[in-house]
Amino acid sequence: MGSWLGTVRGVLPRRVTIGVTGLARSGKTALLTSIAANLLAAGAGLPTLPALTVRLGGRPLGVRLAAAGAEGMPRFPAEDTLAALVRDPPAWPERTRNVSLLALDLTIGTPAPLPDRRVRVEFLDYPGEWLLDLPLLGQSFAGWSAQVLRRLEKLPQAHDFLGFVAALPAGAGRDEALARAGHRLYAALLVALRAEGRALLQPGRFLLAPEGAVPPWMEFFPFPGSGPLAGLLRQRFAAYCAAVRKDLRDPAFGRVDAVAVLADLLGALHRGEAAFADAAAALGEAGRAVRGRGPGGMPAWLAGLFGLGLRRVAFVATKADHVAARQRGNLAALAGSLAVERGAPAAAHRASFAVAAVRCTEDVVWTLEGHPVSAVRGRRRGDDRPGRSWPGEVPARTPGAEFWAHPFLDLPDFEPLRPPLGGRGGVPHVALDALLAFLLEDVL
Ligand SMILES: Nc1nc2c(ncn2[C@@H]2O[C@H](COP(=O)(O)OP(=O)(O)O)[C@@H](O)[C@H]2O)c(=O)[nH]1
Ligand SMILES: [Mg+2]
Repeated sequence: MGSWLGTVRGVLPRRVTIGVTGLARSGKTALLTSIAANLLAAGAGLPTLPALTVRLGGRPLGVRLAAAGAEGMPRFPAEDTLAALVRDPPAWPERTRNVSLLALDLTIGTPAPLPDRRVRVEFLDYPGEWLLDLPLLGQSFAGWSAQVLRRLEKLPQAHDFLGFVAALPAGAGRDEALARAGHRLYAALLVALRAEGRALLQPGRFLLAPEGAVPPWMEFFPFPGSGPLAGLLRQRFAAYCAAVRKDLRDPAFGRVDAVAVLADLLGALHRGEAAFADAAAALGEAGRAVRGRGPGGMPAWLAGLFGLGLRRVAFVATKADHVAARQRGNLAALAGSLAVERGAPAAAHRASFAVAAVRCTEDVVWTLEGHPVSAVRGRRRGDDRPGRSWPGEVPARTPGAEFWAHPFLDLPDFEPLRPPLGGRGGVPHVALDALLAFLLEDVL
């Protein structure tokens, strides 16, 4: 077992913080809900997390939700999100917007005369959109603008916004109404692109604004000019970056020991080549952000978010219950190969997983034109009976043209399987135990 950075050998950590990040709808809320329910059930002696049980090797485990005390970080509403899953019919937990923390107190039995070990394990729900803001910190307004405008040129959806920018003279005046109009067009474009499954969208806080009234410095957009309007937008870009840096100084981020980067890769495969390329790029940005080296050698303190002390990075393809067990190895390999291709950290312990935090399906074998096919069976929301689904073969690495010639089939909106014992028996999952065993390895 490795000792943690900053701890004397043999002295085990008292507190471990694990960042859970990914774009909206990548499955963060589902994952935290399942972690809470399954760890609590494991603490009650139920066999919900076999890989952890193996790691514990017979030592008893106690788990309870930690008291919030007077901390500044909002708590993840684990009881409410689990309540949704045990409703009849089961429902998905509602969206959460801001950073929140799931804190659990673990007690790990130790043979006498040593005292039992107590560890506080914290999971930090961190929006991936905000992670995509980290690369901005290493860029100038002019450099960022040029990069974004180049990327937009190829997109027909960007026509209106690009037309607006093109119509502005390079030396346009310092006009707040113009800045606002441009910002609105640009923000609307980001929302439209996201609706089409695009992922690499910056600034991230335009898509997921922090709570409260929108400050004036949010109102900027990429602009190549050099006159007074460009000056105003540059100042606002700088203020935005300063706000991002200020967020990063939250003490919770400084002590992140491990990170799980979540991505809905099956959804990206379904949406097609462009959406997939974008998801891969976003995963790469996230990987670089947690490594602490952005494009252009971002200094490590900027990535203080998940910087110093970060020992473990897991790349997690979520919603893996859409495909049968035989495809999940490829799905995990795909997440891993994307992370490597895009330059994710090599120094930290790194692994990739295909996980379903909240399992909706069972594996079945289905005979298709005389051949057995591994498929899954689940109940689509609103249907009264379960049906079979077979989305297609999952590639183990970035697929080539031949893959995109045949569409990756639809991913039904499944209803979660009913959690046993009204939630006290954990939440059915796929490979959550392997992910937890990796993230918590230094604790167990
Ligand atoms: N089949 C399946 N769907 C999932 C799973 N996890 C999440 N989803 C779906 O993805 C949606 C978004 O998940 P959520 O956890 O809210 O994502 P977040 O925005 O990252 O917090 C859910 O409402 C479900 O429809 C899973 O393990 N299996
Ligand atoms: Mg959420």
